[in-house]
Amino acid sequence: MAKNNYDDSSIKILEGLEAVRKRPGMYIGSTDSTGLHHLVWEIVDNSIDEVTAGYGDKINVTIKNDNSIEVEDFGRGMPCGMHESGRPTLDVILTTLHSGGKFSEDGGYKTAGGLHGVGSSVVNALSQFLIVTVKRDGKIIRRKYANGGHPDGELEVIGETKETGTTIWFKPDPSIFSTTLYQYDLIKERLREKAFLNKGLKIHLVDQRSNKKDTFQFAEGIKDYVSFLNQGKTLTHEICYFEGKVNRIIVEVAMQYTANNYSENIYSFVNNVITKDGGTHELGFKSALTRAINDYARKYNLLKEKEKLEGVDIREGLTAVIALKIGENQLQFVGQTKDKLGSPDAKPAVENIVYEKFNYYLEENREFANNLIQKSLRAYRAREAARKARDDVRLDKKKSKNQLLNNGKLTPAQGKNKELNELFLVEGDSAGGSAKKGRDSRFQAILPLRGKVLNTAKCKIDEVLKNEELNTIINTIGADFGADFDIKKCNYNKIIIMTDADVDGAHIQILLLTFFFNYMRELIEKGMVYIAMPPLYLVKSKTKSKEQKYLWTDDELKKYTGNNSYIVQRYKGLGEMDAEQLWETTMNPNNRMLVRVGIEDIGDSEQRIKVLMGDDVEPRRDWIDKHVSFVTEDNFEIGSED
Ligand code: 28G
Repeated sequence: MAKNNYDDSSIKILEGLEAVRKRPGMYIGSTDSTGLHHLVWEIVDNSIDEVTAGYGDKINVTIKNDNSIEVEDFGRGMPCGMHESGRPTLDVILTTLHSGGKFSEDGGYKTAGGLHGVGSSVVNALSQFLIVTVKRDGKIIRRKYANGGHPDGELEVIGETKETGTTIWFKPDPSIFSTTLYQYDLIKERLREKAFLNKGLKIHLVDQRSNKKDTFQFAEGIKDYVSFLNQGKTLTHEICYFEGKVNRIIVEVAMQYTANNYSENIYSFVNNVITKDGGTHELGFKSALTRAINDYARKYNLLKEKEKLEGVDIREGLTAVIALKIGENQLQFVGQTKDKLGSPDAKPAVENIVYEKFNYYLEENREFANNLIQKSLRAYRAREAARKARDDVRLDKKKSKNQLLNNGKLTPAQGKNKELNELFLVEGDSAGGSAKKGRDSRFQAILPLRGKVLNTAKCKIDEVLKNEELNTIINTIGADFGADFDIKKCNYNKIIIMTDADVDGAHIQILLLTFFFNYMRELIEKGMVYIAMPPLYLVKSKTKSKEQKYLWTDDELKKYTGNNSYIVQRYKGLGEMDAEQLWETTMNPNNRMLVRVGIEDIGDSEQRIKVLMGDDVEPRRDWIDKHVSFVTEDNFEIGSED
């Protein structure tokens, strides 16, 4: 009788696991690299839950040679007795969907787990094999599963021990995943994040394929996280750390301002999982900060009567980590994913704690408070100045068209067809002169650039607008800039940067691309920005005086000249070509070589553009090589592999 029940339930269980194998996306999001890594997050989260419950303080993660994964914790060990269903409890945990339940049994918080909060049974269902080893009650007990969670052999006692804990070793099923290659850096970053979020937790990662190793343990938790995020930045004060519990919600906040830096970096987490789109907890944080600073500034007469500091001004240069623990019954997200917290209780919880404690901090650190308010006031005034500068640009727009012509900078195209017209941004007046003479005036316009282009990665918008060179470019293109950029108003179909093929030229290219990237990004996204490629060589035959050829690369030169003797002229700059030559080689659509600038991954590039747009040309060049894809007019890829 009992046996029969057992069989019935095992059939049901296998049906459950089969459902996971049929539609893995429903349980782990996808079957690509993200889904593959999701299996690791699931198992690691279970170990973290055990540590959070107070059992064990260390987790070992090993990537094995065959891309299988082993996770070991030193908790109580999964229960190994018989379940009331008549089957081993291990089987219940590892083969029944959602067997774990959403709460930990002591009423504490179970981490929200991965994408869908599924557990080790899902990992088992999607694995070629999974072997669980439990140390408990003096014994070492092992249970094997194969081919998607089918028990393989019997539950065995394989030794004795005084330790306790659970080890899970699994290998993802290659028939399920489009890739089974584990990425060390991805796992490393995720485990580091978990270590930051769980103060004291020690995580040891080993990659047997490469012998890479990392150990993460942070005694100060999210305070250490903020230090890590602010590495290399100029610090002006110690990290502020606030914690508290309001209405059953546990709140932790660490924050620190940095100097010479205008960006705002706020990272928020709920139950150890990042909420990348923020939500109610972030709103509570921001509102507390704004209120505390304004109250303080008002109290000490640091503001004019009508002045009020706004959140964006107060948060310039701020790095903050907000971490909440919320029980299942109060947990709510906005939309389908868990990227944005919706729990209404989270806002007042964070707001109360941060307001009260930050107020106190400001009173205790008056110098810091005054500096912060002065800094915020500067930000506020810069924003006002930018708004004014913007308005001026707008008022000037009509005037500026004439001005452009009058100040003689722009040589416009005669035709008015925006779909055909090309704008050449030319390095230097002399090359500009040749370009003016050599161009096809029907559709080509020339704008010579004098002097250095401003590095827009390092200054604020009002400085950008004060810069004459960039102002002229904005007016010439005629489509406004920044949030107001309107590609429909763009006067040109192609914007072509034409510089010497030397380091200074590369520098100018990069500064212009940085400007377009930051203020007219759509031009780059739509593939309307190009770099002109003047030839590097002119080769003339020694015998036939009429025979000559322009060449662009060293390879071409080798092939063309072979062993014969030629006169080779190497062009160092545009200035060495006369108007005729410049047209023939670099501007004539029938002969020229243009390279189209595209951005592969805008989100990532933005970060990098900020990081790398320092003073050195070389790293910038490397960055451009790596992240900007160069495609010629005919979409023939010539640059960057990556
Ligand atoms: C190594 C990789 C992943 C785990 C435990 C420990 C217990 C447990 C896990 O219980 C829930 C409990 C009994 C039904 C709990 C042990 C209480 C007492 C545990 C892990 C619900 C399962 N003794 N460690 N599960 N049961 N580590 N690491 O999975 O009542 S899972």
